[in-house]
Amino acid sequence: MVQIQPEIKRAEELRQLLQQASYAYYVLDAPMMEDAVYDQLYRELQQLETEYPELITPDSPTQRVGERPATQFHSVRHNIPLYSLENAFNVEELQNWDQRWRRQVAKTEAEYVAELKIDGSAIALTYQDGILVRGATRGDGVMGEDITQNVRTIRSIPLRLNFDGIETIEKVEVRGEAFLPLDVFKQINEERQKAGEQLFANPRNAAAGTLRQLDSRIVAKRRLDFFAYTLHIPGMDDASIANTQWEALELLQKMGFRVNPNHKLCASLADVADYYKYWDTERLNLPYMTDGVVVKLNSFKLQEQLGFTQKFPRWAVALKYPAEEAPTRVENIAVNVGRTGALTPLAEMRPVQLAGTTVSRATLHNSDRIAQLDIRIGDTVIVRKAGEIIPEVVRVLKELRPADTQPFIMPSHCPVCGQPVVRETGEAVTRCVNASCQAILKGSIEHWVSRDALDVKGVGEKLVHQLVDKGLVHSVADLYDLTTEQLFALERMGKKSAEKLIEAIAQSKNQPWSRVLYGLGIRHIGSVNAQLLTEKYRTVEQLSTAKQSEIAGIYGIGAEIAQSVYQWFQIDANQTLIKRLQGAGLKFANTAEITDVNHANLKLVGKTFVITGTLPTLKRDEAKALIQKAGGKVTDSVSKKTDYLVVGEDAGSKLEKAQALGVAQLTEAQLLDLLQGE
Ligand code: 0OW
Repeated sequence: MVQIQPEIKRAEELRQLLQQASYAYYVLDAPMMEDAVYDQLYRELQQLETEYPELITPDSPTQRVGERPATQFHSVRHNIPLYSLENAFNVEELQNWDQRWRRQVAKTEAEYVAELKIDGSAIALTYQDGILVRGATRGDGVMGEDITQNVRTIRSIPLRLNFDGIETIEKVEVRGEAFLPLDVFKQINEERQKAGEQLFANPRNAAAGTLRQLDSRIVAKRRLDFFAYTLHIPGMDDASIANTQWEALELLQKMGFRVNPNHKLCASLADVADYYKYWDTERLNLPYMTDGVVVKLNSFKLQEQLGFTQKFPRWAVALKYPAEEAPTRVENIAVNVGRTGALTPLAEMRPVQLAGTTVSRATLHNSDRIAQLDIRIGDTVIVRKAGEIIPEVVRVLKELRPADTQPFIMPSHCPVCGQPVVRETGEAVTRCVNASCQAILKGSIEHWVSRDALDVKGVGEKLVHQLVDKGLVHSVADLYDLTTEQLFALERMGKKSAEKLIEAIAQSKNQPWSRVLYGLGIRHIGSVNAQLLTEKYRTVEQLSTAKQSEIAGIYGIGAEIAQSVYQWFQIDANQTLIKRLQGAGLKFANTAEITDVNHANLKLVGKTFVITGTLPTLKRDEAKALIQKAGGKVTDSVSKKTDYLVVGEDAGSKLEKAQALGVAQLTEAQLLDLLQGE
């Protein structure tokens, strides 16, 4: 170890710096360095830890991004139960609660702390000597599930507590709410909509669902956030480190946690009522969902005197806002076709006031949801709108159903272009697959010109809309028939820029066949799969005549992807499109070797790997295919040109050779992180 003293020091320095930067960015919302600087320091620490794995510590920021998927969650016992809260639905019920606790103790004055009730999923964190050792779901309050690996990926949860200015405490229990910010929630649902998956009904379900993901790499991508609200020191009564809830919240912030900034110290119940009234409207402007206000007696001494009922603390109450639900009639069920061709049924209802807005439409997601609700035109339904989430049909009031209603059937042909629609086996979503369908057209042109596809500079969403709305473009092939005059005639288009655009469109004919295939926007065919397919099928003729089972046999291409590719080539309109694009001069054959390094997904381009020994979960050829899929090369013997040796069990002479040559070594897990990493 002595010879790597400087590295040890440097690693510790980097960890400190990255931890402070992370705290400033995620907890204080006040970045202390540019993202690029953070990334550079992060990479430096990663390289140090790859070279000297013994430098890795559990609180290193590199240890956040998840390990291999867990197979299950183990259940764990909470040392201190996580209680839920009694509800009060208006100020009068709040006053009843206040009278009740006062009868218990002969008290006249008391302070309250009012906190927003964050609408997420409660979790319990345990720190041993300042290091995060466990994260668990609330479960039933006594037993929860160990989701430590997932909790570690939440950037605003510190992996190591900050004890500056307070004495180090051996064991600390912190409780709080993990939640999904609204913009992240919407983005996740958009992605799920595109992928034809069931949408999350609200951010709370989305947060709970994310926390229970077995693969923590997915959790890391979903950007969960966390507000702490309770601090316990097992073995010491709470009053010894803080006398009040207010002090506890301040201590939590000092230790490095995010605490919701809108908590308020209230000298009277009237103050609490003012806070409740203020947030009834203000909460709609918050970037996260709330579900009312939590009112707590501030003094820990008073809390201890009052204690708990079977389920609730007597010294706290959840003051809710009236649920936003109302009955209305379904006047029609319309079907709209999204950019990806997904057919989304929408209930068009008699307008009704909900959560401060007039609601007249609510998405019905897909045919499964319609069947589940058994919703029909003419039905009376209960529609719900919580905060600013999309209105949702909660249930049908069957007892009010008129006599002549029919079950709703999803159309068999696209309502926009008339082509047959497809519902893939096991999929909830029905979709139009005609690439020239108007509804899909704008999305497909935007995809075609996008950076990872044909990368046509200067053609953005606005111009695409103009081209389609003006009838100049009915398919991506029409882009290649555009003239400078046609573009020049568009508003706000100068002659120069018209010429530049025509030139950029012509330039795109030099892009390789893999980008053209990706640009066609076939479902499930991202840029890496397009790469895999065009390596195997060097011309479009080979691919469009390949059997579905043969396509499915390519490593990394599953049956579902093969079905999507095969079906796409069966559509006449798509075959016509290919012919026209070939006529325009686009590449549909593999001319040069795969040299295209612009794909963001080809992280390992230019890197040479050797694999030795038995890997824990991947077979040798699986690891090889993964490396090749990401643009890396795999050779059989270690040389100075080798960048990484992937080391499994009973590694042989290759390991000695690599050590002698100073070749970096990777475990399987580190290889997978490299493939998945930032
Ligand atoms: N969701 C919240 C929240 C909060 C605990 C302490 C003892 C009983 C409740 O924002 N701000 N404060 C507490 O205090 N609980 C909260 O949420 C709880 C977690 C489980 C049920 C409630 O949602």
